[in-house]
Amino acid sequence: MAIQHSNTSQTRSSTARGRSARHSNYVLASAITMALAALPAAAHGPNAGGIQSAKTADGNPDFDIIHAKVSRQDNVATFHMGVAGDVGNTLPTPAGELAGAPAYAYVWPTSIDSYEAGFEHDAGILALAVATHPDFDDTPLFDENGDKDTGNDGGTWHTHWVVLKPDERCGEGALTVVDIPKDTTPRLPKTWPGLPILLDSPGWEPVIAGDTVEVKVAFDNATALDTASYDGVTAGLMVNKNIHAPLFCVSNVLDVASGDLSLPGKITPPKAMKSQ
Ligand SMILES: [Ca+2]
Ligand SMILES: [Ca+2]
Ligand SMILES: [Ca+2]
Repeated sequence: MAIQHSNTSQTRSSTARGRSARHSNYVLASAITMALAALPAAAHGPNAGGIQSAKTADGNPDFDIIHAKVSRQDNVATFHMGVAGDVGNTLPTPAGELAGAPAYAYVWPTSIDSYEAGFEHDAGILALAVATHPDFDDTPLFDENGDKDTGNDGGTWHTHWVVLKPDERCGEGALTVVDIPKDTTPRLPKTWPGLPILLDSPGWEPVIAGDTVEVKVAFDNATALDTASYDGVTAGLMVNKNIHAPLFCVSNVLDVASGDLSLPGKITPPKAMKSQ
């Protein structure tokens, strides 16, 4: 009896294990199915909305935009970009000096009034940029590479506000970071790094994770974002070889999320508060 009981028990146990295993398999399969269904969004979160961009056959995948999005929660906007390759994986070759120094940047041009980032009203196209340029440091208040020197971080990806305008001297249809004419004192952000261009080094830290980059930016007047639109751009920039105006041209547009810089993205408003 004991053996029979034991066998029965074992059989029951085996059956239970079989059911359990089948259940586990079912749960696992369901989870995989759900994960696969969510994959395109999860791979380039935060998910819904934003501008979707086609993967291009040629060009550097590290600058091939797949998705760009700007959303807002309270007074913080999250700037997100996903690429086909790896964000930050391709670095410029140093020029060895400021003249002709190259930069690469992941850029979100916006329709936000430049005033909201500390510049004059309507000074040009206000754009957030995550950039690197190994030949010079323009973040005098920050030590992005963590070596206790605030003057040597140009080669570490960091964040700027830039104000852009078309300037034919940079090339046909090309943009430049707007120059500050000599003997003028326009309104500037308090973290302006001292270069004679409409550039800010606000210290918002880019979070780079494989194929995505995100920057969280706090605003004084976040409601100004809710009527704003945006685009996503990857680009090479170059300091003027004679270090004269235009000082910092957008020399090489690598990809534009919308394809035509029409700023079709609308900044996602905050999620509704849950009612108590
Ligand atoms: Ca693309
Ligand atoms: Ca620095
Ligand atoms: Ca440093």
